[in-house]
Amino acid sequence: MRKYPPAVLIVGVVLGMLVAPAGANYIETWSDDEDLEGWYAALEDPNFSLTHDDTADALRWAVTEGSEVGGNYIAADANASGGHFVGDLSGYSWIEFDLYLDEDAYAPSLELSLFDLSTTEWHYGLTRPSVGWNHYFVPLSGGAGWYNYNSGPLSWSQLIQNVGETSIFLTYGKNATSGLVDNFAIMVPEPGSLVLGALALAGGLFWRRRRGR
Ligand SMILES: [Ca+2]
Ligand SMILES: [Ca+2]
Repeated sequence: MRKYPPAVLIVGVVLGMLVAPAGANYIETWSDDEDLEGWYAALEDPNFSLTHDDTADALRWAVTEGSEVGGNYIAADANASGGHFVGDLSGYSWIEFDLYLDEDAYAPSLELSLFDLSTTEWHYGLTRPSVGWNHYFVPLSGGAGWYNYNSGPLSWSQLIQNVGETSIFLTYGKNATSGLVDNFAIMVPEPGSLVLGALALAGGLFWRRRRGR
């Protein structure tokens, strides 16, 4: 194994600390029976319900046929899951979650929504779920796939530092549909891998220098 001089190791560790983002991974697993962890349906719709499924240990969402609203948000604000999905989210890299579609259910269209609770809502389009479990991954980049849903005044970089509500937006029209949501997570890269990456970078620079002599 290559031996690095102490100076290179120190540079690598410092680089790793500099690029390691603030914040820590959080995964909501709905492990407590009868506890929605503060998640709620953001739109009033008597056809739509959000409950805790104590058997699956997940959020159960369901809408009966003939909804007048046609869609809803499975939403987390500051009261939900200890407030992990609101505030300055600019240090995070992605959101991921699992969504289950019941066998006899209509496949709703899905988007991930970030809202400042006042003026601006950015959405990320997702593929419609298939029957059974579907895994979704949403990069918090503001790049391809993201758009300003209501043409609000906040740019992506302004919104991501001031998120008031994170939600899954479902559109189902007048169809009946139902399923589950579980393992809703907000993630940053592992600090350990960043340090290793910085060490590899520092090692590479050292090797280039030696070769250049
Ligand atoms: Ca669970
Ligand atoms: Ca249970």
